[in-house]
Amino acid sequence: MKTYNSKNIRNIVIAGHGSRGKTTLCEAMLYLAGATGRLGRVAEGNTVMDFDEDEKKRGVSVGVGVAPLEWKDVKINLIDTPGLFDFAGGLSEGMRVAGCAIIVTDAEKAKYDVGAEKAFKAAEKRGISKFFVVTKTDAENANFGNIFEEIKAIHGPKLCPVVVPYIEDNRIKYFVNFAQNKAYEYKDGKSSEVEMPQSEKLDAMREMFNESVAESSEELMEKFFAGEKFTEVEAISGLLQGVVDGAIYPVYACSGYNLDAVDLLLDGIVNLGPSACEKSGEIATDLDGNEMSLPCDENGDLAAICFKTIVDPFIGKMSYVKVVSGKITADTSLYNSRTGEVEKVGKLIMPRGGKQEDTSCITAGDIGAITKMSALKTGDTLSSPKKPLSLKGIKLPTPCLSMAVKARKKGEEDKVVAGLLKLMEEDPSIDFYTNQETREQIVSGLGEQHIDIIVSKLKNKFGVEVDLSTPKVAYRETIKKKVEAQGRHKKQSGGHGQFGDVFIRFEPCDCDDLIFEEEVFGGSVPKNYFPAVEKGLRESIEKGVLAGYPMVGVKATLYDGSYHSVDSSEMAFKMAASLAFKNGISQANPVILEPIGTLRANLPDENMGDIMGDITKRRGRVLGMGPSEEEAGMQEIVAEVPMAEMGDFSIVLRSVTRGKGFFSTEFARYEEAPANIAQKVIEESQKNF
Ligand SMILES: Nc1nc2c(ncn2[C@@H]2O[C@H](COP(=O)(O)OP(=O)(O)OP(=O)(O)O)[C@@H](O)[C@H]2O)c(=O)[nH]1
Ligand SMILES: [Mg+2]
Repeated sequence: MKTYNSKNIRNIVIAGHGSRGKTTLCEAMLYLAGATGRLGRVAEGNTVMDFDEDEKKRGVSVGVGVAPLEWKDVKINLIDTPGLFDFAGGLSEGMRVAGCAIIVTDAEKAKYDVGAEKAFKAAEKRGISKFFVVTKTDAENANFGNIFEEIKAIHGPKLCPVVVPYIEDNRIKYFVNFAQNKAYEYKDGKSSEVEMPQSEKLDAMREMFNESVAESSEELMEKFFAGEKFTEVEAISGLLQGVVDGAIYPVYACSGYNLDAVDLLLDGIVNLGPSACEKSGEIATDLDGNEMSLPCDENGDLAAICFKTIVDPFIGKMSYVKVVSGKITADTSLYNSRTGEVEKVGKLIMPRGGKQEDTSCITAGDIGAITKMSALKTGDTLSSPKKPLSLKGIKLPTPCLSMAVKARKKGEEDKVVAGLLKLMEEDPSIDFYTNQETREQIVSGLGEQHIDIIVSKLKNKFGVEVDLSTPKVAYRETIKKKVEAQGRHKKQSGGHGQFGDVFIRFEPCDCDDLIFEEEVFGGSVPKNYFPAVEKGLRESIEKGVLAGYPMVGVKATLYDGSYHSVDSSEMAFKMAASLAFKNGISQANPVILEPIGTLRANLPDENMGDIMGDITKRRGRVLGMGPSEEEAGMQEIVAEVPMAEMGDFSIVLRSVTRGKGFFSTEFARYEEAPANIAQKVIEESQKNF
């Protein structure tokens, strides 16, 4: 493929609800443009964009797919994103580098779903242009009118129908392109022009279209009022600025599956989609913290953002980048803003889904990939070592569902860790760490399907099978009463014996684990044994007497004891201390403490009642609520919740809010567990002995 100037590049992110036909639409565009020789099908696992093994098997997109095509001398980089919320990391990655979002809805479901809403909000946050595409117009129950009205109800006058179906006898007969003022019939992926059909519905849509064009200039407004028709050039130039500025959202109907009107959408992207250099440029920061605007100029300072990483156990690492300014050429070394290091560039390629084509350079405004830059991660900026710059990174969704992960076969633990670390590089919305207290390895993701894919990739890519379980909760134990206890260790086994005898007062205190003091008078326990007594106690509090959880908040005061001049030893006093601990703690009203977290749940107003009820059911206490700071139009509930009860909160929140809600929990403190919970914890611990 030839090198394109940024003026002739369109970076288009395809986004929307799961299963609405995004990948199929990309496939249709690539096929029509001749970028592929065969029209792939999602169900057959042979599309360009769903190239990952798990995508092929499941028939859903799980990560960003990138492929370029050429249409009327313009290079269109298609960036296909997953619609399932579990793979929302892909949406963030795709949005970061696009200049225009195509929000895909479908005429079959005919609903403005949460996925479309999220895609719209993400595009709005990035300040990029938006198109609405209504695909699946071929489906048996397709209803373009319904979905158009749904979108119109939300986006009202900003909506501009450009390509719409003409319906006769409840069947789509033609597609009308208002921009050209022409109508087409589609058969087997081929179009032929037909006479412009007439209907009231078409007239109403044409009126909307004309109004959008007229609003762009006084001249066109006059023409509109005079009842004159716009030429194609006038229509396009009238709409273009509005689309670039975000004042107009063009609407295109099509069928990705049948290729109906997909050519008109491609024309629309070329004519109305903003080019890679349309906006004033991104803000970059230099090493001194000075900000500057970087115009999309191939002769400017180099700045490129890495927005996707693929780690293949055989091929190695491949990093997808968008060059914001300047150009990347092979055999150079680039500065990484995160590491502060300079690394050599590997091979440069143009990705086409899972396939690649070598290239010698990636220029401003374009997207490509670099191999074998081992330190490069998603979100990093690459720039020239002579002028280090950093761009704004990528805000990825935070993992909210955690599971304990264990190698199925003994001895494969290292393989699990190595595999997960590689997967985390590919997908920064995965978290993986070892909980030191429960000694479990925890993997976190955005939902059950996300975790499912992680397990599947560990097996297929890294050859290791794992089992998942609900993570253990790090309970603690403490005491509530002050007691005094003796610990006497005496053993006579031939030769010289062992003797240690201590009196210790145990009482509750406000401390992380143990405070040790001594009040020994008259040398009843010689000073040199104090450290041994403390050591015995510190070892003992690691396992509480109720369920074996670490103890906290205990003050122990050694106040008396006795010793033997020959038989006493550090070891004997350590033993004596642990005996005093056992005797004393069980009398000191020991209790189980459970971790309490601060929950911040963001959700739509209408779900407040249900979620508050759910939080209460989980023994949570709502502390407050108010407008969400994270997302306009949403509410935020702040509550204190027992962490042990929060395992499936992410699943409930998602289903109640239909995917709109999100939350975070942060450890706050330990609190005494209610008796029934404590009982269960104790019973559970006894099972493990
Ligand atoms: N009838 C009809 N079916 C379609 C059309 N486009 C997609 N489909 C079907 O809808 C299903 C989902 O299509 P995809 O292209 O995978 O949808 P997607 O939006 O990429 O899905 P995710 O990436 O998983 O969010 C598949 O069974 C497709 O065959 C269309 O234009 N017409
Ligand atoms: Mg898809």
